[in-house]
Amino acid sequence: MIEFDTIYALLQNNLTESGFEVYPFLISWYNSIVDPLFRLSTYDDDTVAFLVVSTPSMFEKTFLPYALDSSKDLSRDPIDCCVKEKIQSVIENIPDCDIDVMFDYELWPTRRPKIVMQTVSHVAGAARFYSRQQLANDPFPKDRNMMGICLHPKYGGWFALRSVLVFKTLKYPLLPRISPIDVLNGDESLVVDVLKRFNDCWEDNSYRNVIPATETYSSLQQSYFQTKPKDRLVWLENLRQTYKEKH
Ligand code: B12
Repeated sequence: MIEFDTIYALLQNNLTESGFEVYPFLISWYNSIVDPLFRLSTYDDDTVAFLVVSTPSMFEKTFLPYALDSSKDLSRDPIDCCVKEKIQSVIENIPDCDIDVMFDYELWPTRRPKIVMQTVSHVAGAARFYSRQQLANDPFPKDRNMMGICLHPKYGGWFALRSVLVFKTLKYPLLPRISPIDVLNGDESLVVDVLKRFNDCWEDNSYRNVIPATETYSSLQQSYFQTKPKDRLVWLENLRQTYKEKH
């Protein structure tokens, strides 16, 4: 059986150049903090999984070539389909491994997510999760549902948590655990501020800029995400047309 180091290197080699990042974690780290309803209870505690994060350049490096390929059907969420195709092509090249793949958008019929990606991000050391539960003085109304938010040390809020790959037979109880960087330096007023921005005005993207980012979404990418999902097919068809005229 191939070892942890080989698998980690394979994933990084195949995904980093496409604008993704990969973070290993143990199932027990996740299972020990989520509500029993969300536990991944079919795996042993020491099972290794990897979180796949998309960085700003994924759009140009992976999504645009996919969207401009006229053989691709863009009628179902093209970003999700593109990420799925990329990840499947990467794991096909990993021999002799039994892998379960989960995506951020996968929900059970009850609407409960199959996996809580923000908790994964925190335990894997990728982007720290900030939530009202950690506040000593919580200023928000008790009955209000405030979503928590992850902030990445390099990209602030300009990234997405895409997928988790569980290597069912790979066990590594001594996997070193990296704690997620606290980019807000323990300042509670900054946590309150980003929670307000994420919950009250996420459309203005200001929650993404609460810390300086080394790279943000390009204006083309922002224009795509600002387009309503139902209008994105037309947006992409226009892009294909412009591209054809130029080449
Ligand atoms: C459902 C969902 C929504 C729903 C929200 C419903 C709601 N208000 O709850 C809707 C459709 C409205 C939505 C909208 C958006 N979403 Co959304 N959404 C999700 C989704 C699919 C599941 C979230 C969820 O239900 N989690 C379950 C709840 C129970 O989790 P929780 O509250 O965090 O509780 C857990 C923790 O507290 C943990 N826990 C307990 N103790 C401890 C201790 C520690 C230390 C830790 C770390 C954890 C922990 O245990 C609990 C679970 O038992 C995730 C993707 C995913 N699969 O996770 C994206 C996700 C959260 N969304 C995301 C985003 C960006 C958005 C939008 C901005 C739109 C967009 N896609 O661009 C908007 C913002 C809306 C807003 N602010 O109001 C991102 C957030 C990225 C980030 N930086 O954090 C995610 C992760 C998707 C992604 N691919 O990256 N979303």
